[in-house]
Amino acid sequence: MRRTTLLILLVLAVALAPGVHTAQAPASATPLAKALAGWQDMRFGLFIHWGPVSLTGHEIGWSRGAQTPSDAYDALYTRFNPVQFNADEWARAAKDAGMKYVVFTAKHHDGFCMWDTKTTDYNITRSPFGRDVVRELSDACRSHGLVFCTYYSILDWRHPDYPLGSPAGKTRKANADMNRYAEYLKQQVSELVTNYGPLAVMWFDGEWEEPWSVERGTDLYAFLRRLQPSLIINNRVSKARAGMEGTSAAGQFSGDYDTPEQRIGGFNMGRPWESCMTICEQWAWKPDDAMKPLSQCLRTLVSTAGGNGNLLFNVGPMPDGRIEPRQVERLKEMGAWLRLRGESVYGTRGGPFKPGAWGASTRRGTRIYLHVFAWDGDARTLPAIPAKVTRVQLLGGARVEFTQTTSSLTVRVPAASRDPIDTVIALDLDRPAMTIAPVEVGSSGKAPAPQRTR
Ligand code: JFZ
Repeated sequence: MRRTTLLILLVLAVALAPGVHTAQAPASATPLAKALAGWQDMRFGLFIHWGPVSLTGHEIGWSRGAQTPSDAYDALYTRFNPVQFNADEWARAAKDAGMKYVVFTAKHHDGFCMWDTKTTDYNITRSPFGRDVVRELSDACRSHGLVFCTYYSILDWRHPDYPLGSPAGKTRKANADMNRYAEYLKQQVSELVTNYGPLAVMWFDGEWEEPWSVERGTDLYAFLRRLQPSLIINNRVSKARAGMEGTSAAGQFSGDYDTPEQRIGGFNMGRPWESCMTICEQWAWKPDDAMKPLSQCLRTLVSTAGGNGNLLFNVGPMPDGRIEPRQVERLKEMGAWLRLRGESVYGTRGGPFKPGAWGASTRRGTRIYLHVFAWDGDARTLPAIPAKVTRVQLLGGARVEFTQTTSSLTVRVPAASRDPIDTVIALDLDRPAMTIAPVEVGSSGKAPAPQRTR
C-alpha cells in the first residue's frame, strides 16, 4: 500500500515537472517564441529592394549577365549617387502605410553590400554616395518606432569564392571555394547583427542553388542564434522550401517561418508565415511598372492576416533615392484604411473562417472580425460556429442585421453602409474565439458540400 502511494507520487512528480513532456521548455518562455508572437502581431511590413542596379531599371541580381553585361553591372556602383535618399522619408512612408517593420536588401544576389563592411570593398562606402545606407535606415526605423530587419542573399553570383555565377547561377567559377565563402558570409551577417542589431528578422534568400546545403543552413542558424537569441530567421536559411509556395517540408530543418512569394500563403494556424509581394511587378525599381490597385493591396493584406500570415509588401526605390511618389501615395491609402480598421488586423490571428473569394476573418479575445468582400444582395452567409454570437457591429458604426441558426450565420448590411473593398464586422462571442476550429467556407457561403466520389 505505502509502496503504491509512493509510486503514484513519483509518477505524478515526474508527470508534473516542467519540461518532461516536451523536448524544450514551454515555447512561450523562449526569447524566440516571444519574438515570433510579437512579429505575428505586427502583420504588415515594408520590403525594400534597392542598390546600384536601380540605375538600369532592370531586376536586381537577375539582370546581371542578362540585360546588363556582368562587367557593366559590377561597375554601376561607381556612379551610384542617390542624393535624394532620406531614410526618414522611407521610414515615414512605412509608418504612414500602417507598417510595423522594414526589411532591407543589405546584400542581394549581385553581392553589393549596402553597409560599411570590413569584409569587402564592394560596398556603398566606396560609391560616390559614400554613406552607410543600412546605418541610416536602421537608425531612422528605430526613431520612428519601426522594427528593422535585413534581407541577405546566401548566393553571391559575383564573389569569386561562390561557385556559381551570372546569369542566374548558370555558370561555374574556376577557383571558387565554398568553405571560404561560407566564412565570408558568416562575417557579413555577424556584422549586420552586431553593428546594426538587434534585428527582428534575418531574411535569407538564394538558398536553392547547389552549393548550399541543410548542413550549412543548420550551422548558420546556430551561429546566428548564439549571436542574438531572439533573432527570427526565415526558412530560406535551409533547403526545405517548396518553390514559390514557400512552405517547408515537414520534419526538415527550415528556420522559423515560411515565405510564400508573390502569392498569399495557405491558411495555417500552426506554422508562422509571411507572404512577400511587390507593389508593382519588379522587386527593384522599373520605370512605369504596373502598380496594383488599392483594392488588391488591401484585400491581399486582409486575406493574408485571415490565413494567419504576415504581408511583406515591397517597393523598389528610384536611382535618386526616393520611393516613387505614386507608390508612397498607395501606401498612404492603405494606412488611411488601417487607421480606421486596424484593430481587425494588428494583434489578431487568422480564422476561424478560412479566407476565400467571399472575404476573410481574423480574431482576438472573444471577437471575430469578418472581412466581407463579396455579398449576395445585402447578405453574407457563413457556416455555423460552436459559439453564441452575443453582439454584432459594423466597424465604423452602422447597424448590422444578424441571424444565427444551428447551421449558419448571416449578416446583412445595406449597400450604403458597405465598404466596396472590405466591410469589417465585429462578432462578439460567449467564448474565446481561438477555441473555434477552422471552418471551410464553400462558394455559396455555406460549409462545402460533402465530397462526392467520382
Ligand atoms: C527571390 C529573389 O530571387 C528575388 O530577387 C527577390 O529578392 C525575392 C524576394 O526572392 O525570389 C526568387 C527566387 C527564385 C526564383 C525566382 C524568384 N527562381 O528560381 O525563379
